[in-house]
Amino acid sequence: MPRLPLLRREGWKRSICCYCGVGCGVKVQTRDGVVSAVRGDEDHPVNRGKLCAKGALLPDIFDLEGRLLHPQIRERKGEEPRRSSWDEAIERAAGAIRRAVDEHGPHSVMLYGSGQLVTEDYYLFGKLAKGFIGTNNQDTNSRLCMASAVTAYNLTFGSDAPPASYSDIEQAKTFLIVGANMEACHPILFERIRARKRADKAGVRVMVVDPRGTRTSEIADIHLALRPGSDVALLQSLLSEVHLAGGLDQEYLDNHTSGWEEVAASLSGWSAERAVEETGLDAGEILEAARIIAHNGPMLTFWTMGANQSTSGVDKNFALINLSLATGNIGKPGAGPFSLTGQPNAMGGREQGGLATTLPGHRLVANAEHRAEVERAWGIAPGSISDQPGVTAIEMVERLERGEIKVVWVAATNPVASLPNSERVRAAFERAETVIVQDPYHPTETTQVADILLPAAQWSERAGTMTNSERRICLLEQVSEPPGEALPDWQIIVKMAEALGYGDSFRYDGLEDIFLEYRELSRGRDMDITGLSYPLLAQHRAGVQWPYPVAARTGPPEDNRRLFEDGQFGTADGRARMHVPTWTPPAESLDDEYPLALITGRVKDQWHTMTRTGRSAKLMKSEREPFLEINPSDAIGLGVRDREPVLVSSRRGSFQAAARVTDSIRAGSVFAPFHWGSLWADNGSSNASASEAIDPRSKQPELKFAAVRVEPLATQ
Ligand SMILES: Nc1nc2c(c(=O)[nH]1)N[C@H]1C(S)=C(S)[C@@H](COP(=O)(O)OP(=O)(O)OC[C@H]3O[C@@H](n4cnc5c(=O)[nH]c(N)nc54)[C@H](O)[C@@H]3O)O[C@H]1N2
Ligand SMILES: Nc1nc2c(c(=O)[nH]1)N[C@H]1C(S)=C(S)[C@@H](COP(=O)(O)OP(=O)(O)OC[C@H]3O[C@@H](n4cnc5c(=O)[nH]c(N)nc54)[C@H](O)[C@@H]3O)O[C@H]1N2
Ligand code: SF4
Ligand SMILES: [Mo]
Repeated sequence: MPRLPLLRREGWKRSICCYCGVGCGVKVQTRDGVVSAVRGDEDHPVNRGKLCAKGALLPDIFDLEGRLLHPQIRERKGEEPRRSSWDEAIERAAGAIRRAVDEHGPHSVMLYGSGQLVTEDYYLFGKLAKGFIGTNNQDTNSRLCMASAVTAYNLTFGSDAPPASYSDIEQAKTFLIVGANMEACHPILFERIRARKRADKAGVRVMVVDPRGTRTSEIADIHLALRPGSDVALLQSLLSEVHLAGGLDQEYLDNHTSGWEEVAASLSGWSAERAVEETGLDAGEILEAARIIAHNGPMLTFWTMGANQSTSGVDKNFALINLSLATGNIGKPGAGPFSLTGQPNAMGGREQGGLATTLPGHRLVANAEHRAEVERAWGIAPGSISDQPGVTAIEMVERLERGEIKVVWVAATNPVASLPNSERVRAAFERAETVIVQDPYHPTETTQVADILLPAAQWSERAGTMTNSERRICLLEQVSEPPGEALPDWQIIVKMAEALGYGDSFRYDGLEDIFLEYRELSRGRDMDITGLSYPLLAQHRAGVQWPYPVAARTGPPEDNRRLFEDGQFGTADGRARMHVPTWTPPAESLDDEYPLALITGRVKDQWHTMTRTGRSAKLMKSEREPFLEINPSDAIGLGVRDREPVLVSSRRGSFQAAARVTDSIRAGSVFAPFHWGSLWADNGSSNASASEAIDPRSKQPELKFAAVRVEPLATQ
């Protein structure tokens, strides 16, 4: 602690970056109550002082231009909203919810949140929906993000528990990175992998599975540029070849898993040769990757959206987890199947029941005992929590269209820009009786269709806890003042609860009170945090990983812990339950009219729908406009030339982008970032074309595959 006095004198306060799930520690300086400088925190174990440009340029997002400073009400759809008082806006919003519940029942209301809320907000949002309004229609943008991983972890481990820690990077010999562009999307973690590779060039092997070449695949010994959507075929054939190469850990399989016989049987048809047809890869590359997995030493597997955002997302996750289990790469140093979270608090939302199918403390809506436990904690009558799973993000659009959802309340997400088939989404929101949106900014594509706009405080202007990808819970202090009349999300939710008549159950002295309430709901669960407290988190700025039960509170919190080291899982028999992954191609097929596969994703210097990063001139400099990566062999046939504009059309909608003719993307596929929504691009967003087909189990949409046609646009 020798640094503390110095920090205070300089006015530096500690926080966590509000962008990606890496969870870098930052030091923040303010001037006149506004963030003026941000630096990496040298004492934080995640980043040791490093930051990517998005984190370092956080001061750029505090310009008041574009901030929503006061509540607003739009009296009639399509008109400009007018300023209102908090009381009027909340009364109007609560009145709409009350009316919908009275006239159409509780399921005519939907709350849609985000992995960018702090856990305290998330918990209250769920408590209000599930416990008091009486509907499980509370979902989150994590449905577009983590849902496939949550489903597969739950079904395999009996709990939603990513087993490894970041420190395993420094102990791993083998890295398998699937559908993740970590250099752009988890930059500081990627730096740790790169450093590991540099430190042991001969020993460390990196494999990247991605239809595109990226800066991530540049460090790979093997880049498996498979056909989009074909991961299950690749992973099944890899496991089959690993088996043949003698790479199985039979002892682990015998002692700690169930279902291996069925999985082994499912491999019989799969080989490197067999996968060539589905994946478009060379058999030799697959064999080489299998040899590395079998013999090179501890393997960490990282994956994100290339695996999850798929109609076979859960199967891809099963196949990834099976590969780790079958090779004994779990619960030991340098090993583990590690699904990275995207948003800063996606993990906190998972812990506290942010999905339409979950309840606080990793509980499930479908489980009667779980519902009863939560009802007791909330002091509500047995049977108050509905046994019906709620409506998920994509399903919400259909329910709005059919007029079944009358009121939708959105917080910390921008669905009109981030959901696929965005023109349909906009029309669906316009059909709702009442759209309530809680955001620091206006306009966003979603506040444009809001009837009631509630100004939210953001990041440094509010406090709360967040959990990063490695289950590390950190306390963020408020370091600056919210502008205008903006309020922290939890206070807005409490106001609404009071106006709905539930004030008695939402009486909190402050954030810590909320924390203490949900902490109690973790008692005895896999993510038990009964040993944690605000003072403890304030003392351990670097955060504490869960689980942290009260019994663990004997000394300083142990760091870099790994789950399942004893080979015991949360399933009924204590064994990891292996599931057979089924290979199915993407939902939409290519044909003469729509012959190319559109992949959508991210660039390093933008964050999602650009409400914040779009305000930084420096960040905007690296990519100024929407683009489309296309392979030269496709470009030539279509008459598409580098840097010239193209029109991309799917069966749903179209957008324009500047062509980027490059070998780095495989022929037959094209890639566009989804950041530029209708407020940022004059000629449509890639989400106008993206597909809303969903995985039947996780309900996660296939944002990584849409059949499209590309045409050059005439230029003078
Ligand atoms: N700079 C930046 N960083 C971010 C974010 C951001 O907006 N900007 N968002 C955060 C969030 S919420 C998330 S979820 C993460 C997402 O992080 P990532 O998942 O790494 O990002 P994406 O660009 O969506 O997709 C990753 C890769 O998947 C590949 N891919 C597409 N289809 C397939 C397939 O069928 N199989 C395989 N194996 N790969 C495929 C794409 O080519 C792409 O390179 O990033 C987080 N970090
Ligand atoms: N085509 C395509 N679409 C995608 C994806 C893809 O790969 N391809 N990825 C999907 C994924 S993984 C994700 S996670 C989503 C992300 O999609 P969104 O969540 O819609 O994207 P953001 O731009 O992060 O939206 C966050 C909103 O919350 C506001 N906000 C920021 N801080 C706060 C706060 O403290 N309180 C409140 N109330 N509001 C706040 C911001 O201003 C912004 O309007 O996009 C999904 N959509
Ligand atoms: S890596 Fe992620 S958490 Fe770290 S500074 Fe960059 S955006 Fe922020
Ligand atoms: Mo995400």
